[in-house]
Amino acid sequence: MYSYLVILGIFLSTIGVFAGGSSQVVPENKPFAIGIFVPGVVEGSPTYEMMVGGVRKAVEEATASGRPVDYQIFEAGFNQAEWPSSMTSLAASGAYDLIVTSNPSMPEIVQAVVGQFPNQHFLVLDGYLADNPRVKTIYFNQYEQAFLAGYLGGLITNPTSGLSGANSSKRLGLLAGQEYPVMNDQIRPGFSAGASAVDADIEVDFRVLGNWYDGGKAADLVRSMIGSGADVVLTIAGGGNQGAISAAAEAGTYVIWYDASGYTYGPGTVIGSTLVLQEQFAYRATLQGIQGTLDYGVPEILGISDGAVGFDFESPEYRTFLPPGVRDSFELFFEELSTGQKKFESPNLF
Ligand code: RBF
Repeated sequence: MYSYLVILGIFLSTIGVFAGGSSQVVPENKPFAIGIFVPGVVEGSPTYEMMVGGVRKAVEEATASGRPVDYQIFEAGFNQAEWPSSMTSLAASGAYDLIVTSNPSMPEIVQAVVGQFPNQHFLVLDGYLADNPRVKTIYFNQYEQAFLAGYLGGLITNPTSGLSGANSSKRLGLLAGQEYPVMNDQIRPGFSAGASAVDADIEVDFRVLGNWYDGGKAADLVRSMIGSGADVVLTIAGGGNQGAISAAAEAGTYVIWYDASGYTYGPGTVIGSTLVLQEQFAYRATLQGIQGTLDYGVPEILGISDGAVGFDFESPEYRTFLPPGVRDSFELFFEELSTGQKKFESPNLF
């Protein structure tokens, strides 16, 4: 069996017929129960922190409006071989009206579990699955997010960018927790394409950590990338991201943060933060799940033009540490993308 860390449950009382919608009928005399299945651990992974944050907000809001809701967080840990049986056990318990999870490997696991427990409903963020009437997926266009990161990286690595940590070589780094289809087919090519849109001569040094937690090894890999000329590293490595920051801080080079705002983890080192609005979409979909109006079976893929992929221009570190020339070029690029004046095609995502 698996060992779960049950972090928190909330119990409230009274009302609630939210059996509307086409999707789900939950008896009105018991609280709506949500299980959050975290494939890994919450702390250090922006994507999971946002999932949990969004569900919590939805629970708070439902609660405030008098709808009783319970939720529990299950951290399934880093042994991916255990995830299918852990998820099966969670569904088998029959305790949850909705199981919420996140990452591109979960649709396959969830699909198999629905085969065994056809009444279980799922919300899968950061994953894609069509035509399963028990499963809602919301996916953020990772080619677009990575393209933005690559474009900013391209502006910074330019030897004339005005950043003191930019060296003479036109080279970026990408650190991945592991290789997986979204990394290989969307993030890595999107990052390279974004950099090339600034300057076709820019190269990307791609390294794989092999897990989502080892900060020491992440620091070693980033030191090695810096040694080969990378002055900006995009890090997508969960808990390993902290190691990327320390290596870059030591060397006076830069990190681009991904998924959420990360400037405060390393002011002056974390030089940009691309965003997916996973928290907002988790909130909205969970609330709809509680209210019985979530459109299960209808997958969504959202990007920059939907306001679901973006960049944190607001944090003060952005202005403090990026020279005006870089900011102007990047903001113009982003503006043109947002308004549709400029477009780039994403490859077929799924
Ligand atoms: N991202 C994290 O930040 N932390 C993780 O622990 C994590 N584990 C993952 C496990 C698998 C099997 C896969 C396919 C992806 C994982 N990701 C993780 C990456 C995450 O889903 C997403 O692609 C990135 O956060 C970029 O948006």
